[in-house]
Amino acid sequence: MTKAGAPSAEIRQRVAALRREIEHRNYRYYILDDPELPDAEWDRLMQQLRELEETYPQLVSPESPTQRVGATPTDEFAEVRHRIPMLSLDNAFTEDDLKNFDRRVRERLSIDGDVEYSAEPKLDGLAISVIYERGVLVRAATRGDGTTGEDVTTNVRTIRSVPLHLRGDAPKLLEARGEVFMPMAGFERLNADAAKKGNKVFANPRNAAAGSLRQLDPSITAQRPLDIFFYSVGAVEGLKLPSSHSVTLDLLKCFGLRVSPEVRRVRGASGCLKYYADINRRRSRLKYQIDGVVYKVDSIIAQRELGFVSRAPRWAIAHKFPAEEALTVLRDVEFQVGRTGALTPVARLEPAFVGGVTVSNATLHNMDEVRRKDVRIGDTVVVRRAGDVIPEVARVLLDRRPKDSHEIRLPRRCPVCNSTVKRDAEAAVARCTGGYRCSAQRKERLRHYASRRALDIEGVGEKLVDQLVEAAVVESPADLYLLDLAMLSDLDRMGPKSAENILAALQRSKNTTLARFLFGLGIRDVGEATAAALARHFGDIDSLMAADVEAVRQVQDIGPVIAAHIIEFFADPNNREVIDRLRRVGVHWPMAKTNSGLTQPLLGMTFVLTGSLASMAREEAEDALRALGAKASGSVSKKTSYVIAGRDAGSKLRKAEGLGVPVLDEDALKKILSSQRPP
Ligand code: I6G
Repeated sequence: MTKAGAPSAEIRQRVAALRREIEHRNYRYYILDDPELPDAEWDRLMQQLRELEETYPQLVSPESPTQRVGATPTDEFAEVRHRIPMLSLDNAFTEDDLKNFDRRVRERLSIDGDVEYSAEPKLDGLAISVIYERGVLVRAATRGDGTTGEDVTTNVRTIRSVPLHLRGDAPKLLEARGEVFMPMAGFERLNADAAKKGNKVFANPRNAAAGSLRQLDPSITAQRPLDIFFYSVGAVEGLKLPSSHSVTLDLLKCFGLRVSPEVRRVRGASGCLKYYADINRRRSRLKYQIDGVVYKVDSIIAQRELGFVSRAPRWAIAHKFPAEEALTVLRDVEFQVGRTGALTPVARLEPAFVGGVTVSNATLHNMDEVRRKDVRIGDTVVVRRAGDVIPEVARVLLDRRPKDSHEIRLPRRCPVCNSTVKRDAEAAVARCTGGYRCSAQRKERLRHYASRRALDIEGVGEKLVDQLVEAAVVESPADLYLLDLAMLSDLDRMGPKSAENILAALQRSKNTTLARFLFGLGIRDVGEATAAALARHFGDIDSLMAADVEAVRQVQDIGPVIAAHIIEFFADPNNREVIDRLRRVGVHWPMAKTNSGLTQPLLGMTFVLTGSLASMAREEAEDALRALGAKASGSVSKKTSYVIAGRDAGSKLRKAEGLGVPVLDEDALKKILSSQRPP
């Protein structure tokens, strides 16, 4: 676009309106987490503004949303002295520490009853201060030593959830303090990208956030997925602050500053502990890493009365989660055999206390990971346990490697059945070739066959399968149906009632669907969706077993690799025999309608189910939709045909609304299923 002369009043108004509109959209998107418009519409508004600013450069101003990445790289960061020191928090590591904190608060305030606290997660990020003068962002600084930090204004301006302009009636001066962090998904993407390019990867999201914020070139920071939650106010002028901390946070939200949606008011130490337990339980499902919970006395008058001790307030405490990483020594490595024969190297460790439990085993994933991390037996390693995830060896401390450390070698023969181990040329995974002959594979296949999403045989879990295989009563899934009361009652810790329940569950499982049965067979890479697609396409198992690679490749979303696995599975006489026997003992399913048959009315459509349904389980609804030819997906995108929103639908519903994907309720779903017609 060419440069023009002086902008008319109309152009000026259009530019101002576009900026207001974009800021409003940003507020809805980042602060309310409730975008009204599809992303493409936001892009269009930004593009219009950019074009006008290019044509009329005299209209460009630093607080325009186009100017987030305006500055050129610097050589170093200037020092910034904080008007009010940025303090640190005392820590509580145990329940008793927290109870003592609460007792001290009550004693100092001479309160008999419960103290009200404001509680929120403690993000594992980087504390910063952001100053707004008359509503305009003028300075952002790191905490530094608490008295002096580094000026990171140009970098913080690139964080989209930090408004360049406050909303509403902004005061003369407002210093908001908060934590900059990198959400897990962004961190993983960043590291995957870095690894692909052969660049250094970050050890954790905290380091990635700190490294990104301390980039001398703001255009690099702008590409990093940083985010922020504000949690307190520093200096203020021209504003009377509320008398409670929680209302102060509400005020920050009104100014358009992002505050954690997890902030809650709780009563007394018991309220704090309940909050802690709840966040800890949901921790692995949060989109960002946290290392504890912060409680603050909610009343500002009480905060003033309590004051400070050395560099920390007496009115707040960080209740830390047990460390998720610990140092220990790798004593040995054993190889575990999975359902499809995959050999997983498992580290046997000197026991270490990690994330609140003692860990002596951790996964090393596969041999490529062993090489990439350069792990050897005898090494001092960092073991990591995040949430419910299996502990893993995260990295090695190479400077502590002992002289007698030795290499981890992939065994040539299966450690369980002595069959040969094969490693595909291109894959990281090595496999035992023993199939059902390998007791480890037998156990895993049996567990999978009985699992909830497969044949759903209640009571046939890990322990029972171990007992049955070790007693040599059960080898293949078909043997499960030959069990009787006497055999089951003979097992250790098995009462007659449990044995009866298991027999009843086995009986019930005989009446299944072809999709569940195919999934339950445990064919390599055949998950639920592929099993459903196979069932839909072939309609019965005999046609599938007779199919060649080309025929299997005709199935929706099946590529050459999965097709080869399917053919290989059905070519194995052992597997054919198992299927035969299962049918002979009475496992059956209704004939599925094939793609060539009449009813595939939802073919080509993708549904996403979110929230809970009153009349059926989500998997049941997904199965039913698949049976009509639809795909059931877990995430919403522009390609989603419909989102079915049940009770308490959350972010998926909002995303659908943002993308303009049609949303249906449970009644509409029932109508589709009963009428077998698209909506
Ligand atoms: O480092 C901190 C993390 C989180 C904090 C903090 C916080 O509140 C959620 N609050 C204060 C008052 C301080 N540091 C000093």
